[in-house]
Amino acid sequence: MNTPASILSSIDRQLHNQNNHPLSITRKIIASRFPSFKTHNTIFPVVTTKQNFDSLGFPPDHPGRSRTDTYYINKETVLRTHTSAHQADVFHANLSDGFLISADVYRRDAIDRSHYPIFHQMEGAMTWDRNASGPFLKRIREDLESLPKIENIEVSDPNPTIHPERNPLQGTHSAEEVGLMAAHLKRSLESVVVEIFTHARRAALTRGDDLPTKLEPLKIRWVEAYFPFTTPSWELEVFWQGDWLEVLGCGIIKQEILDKAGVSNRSGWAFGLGLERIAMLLFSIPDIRLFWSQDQRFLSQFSDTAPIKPFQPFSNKPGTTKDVSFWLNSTSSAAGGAVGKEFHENDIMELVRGVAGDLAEDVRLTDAFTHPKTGRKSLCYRIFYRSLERTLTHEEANGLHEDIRKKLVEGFGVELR
Ligand code: FA5
Ligand code: MG
Repeated sequence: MNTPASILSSIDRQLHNQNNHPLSITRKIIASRFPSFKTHNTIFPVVTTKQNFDSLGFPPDHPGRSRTDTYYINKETVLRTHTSAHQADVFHANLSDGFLISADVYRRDAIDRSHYPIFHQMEGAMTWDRNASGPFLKRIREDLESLPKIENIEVSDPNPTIHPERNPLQGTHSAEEVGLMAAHLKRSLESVVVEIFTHARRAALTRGDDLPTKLEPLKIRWVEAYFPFTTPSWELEVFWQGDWLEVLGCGIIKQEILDKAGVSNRSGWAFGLGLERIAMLLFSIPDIRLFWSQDQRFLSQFSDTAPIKPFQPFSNKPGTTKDVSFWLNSTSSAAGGAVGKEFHENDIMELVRGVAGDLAEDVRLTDAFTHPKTGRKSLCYRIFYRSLERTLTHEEANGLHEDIRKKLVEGFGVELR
């Protein structure tokens, strides 16, 4: 068990199902592009390692399984790290051709304005029954042709090179089948980003008074990716405020996964996207901690029925930066058996979250140094403390920082510098 109480107590928040919350608004906009899909919004987050990793073909030594990255409840039980954990079960139930799973997911990770140990994903999958009446290829082609046409989009790399070592063609699929299913996948997801970014760009424009009558085409590109459970695989990137932004991963489902789920007659595609990442740009939300705010000045700005408008920050309080430097003890291993033998950066992140909670905005390594004679290693972390809702006093920040220093010594046996 390496899951802190603060994480366990957030499980019942279910932000993606809270009315008038930006995550549920984002979820509903995306789901509106998949009207015939069966939706699952309340699947419980405690899953087996079999569901989260084995059912998806993760090798036994995959880093994602590590206790430094994943919250374990016990040896065989984890908080799901992605919504893909439920793919096999939903395929097995075989209730519909298409489904969407929206849920809270959990990862031990860095602290900054775009990372939080709990975030939300939406999984989508579509499969075709090879044995249904009518030729399989013809049915996919008809479904592809019936998808809405995408307008005002510029795809800079619609068919990136796929490397056969990373993303081999599956023996069970013909190249033509893969081509048609991939086209159906890409067109479906392009329609999602056009929908989302049209809202986002209209909202952003309402801030300036110089409203152009026509939006420029949205720029997107497809990039080859790797996932243990799809081949070929892609990521979709959108050009947003001067940069390419990854919004989702996807691919053609490996046939073994469908075979093991008892639906070897089916073939199709799957995707997984991050709801916070999309909601942040849809509403111009600058910090991922805000989604957890219970402050009416935050919550009152979002509505299920009103047009999307950009979030207006209600607090621009200054923060405080404090450094902590220490020598790692040569025997420095995490105490309490809560984490592995090696000191891992995610352990520091969790220690800081445990003490400062949402008052820690950013934690980063600013210096690492190994003493040439003794071989001892020294680290310096810079912590930025700030409340999004009120002014943080110096006494409070000092108190938090002192507590973190003390717990670093107690927990990891470091020597403060
Ligand atoms: C996955 O989690 C795969 N399960 C996605 C998938 C599903 C691939 C089905 C193929 C088929 P990844 O770890 O890249 O992949 O996360 C998917 C998306 O979640 C990312 O594109 C991003 O939008 C979002 N995401 C990932 N990590 C974070 C994070 N720490 N904070 C916010 N969003 C994140
Ligand atoms: Mg990724």
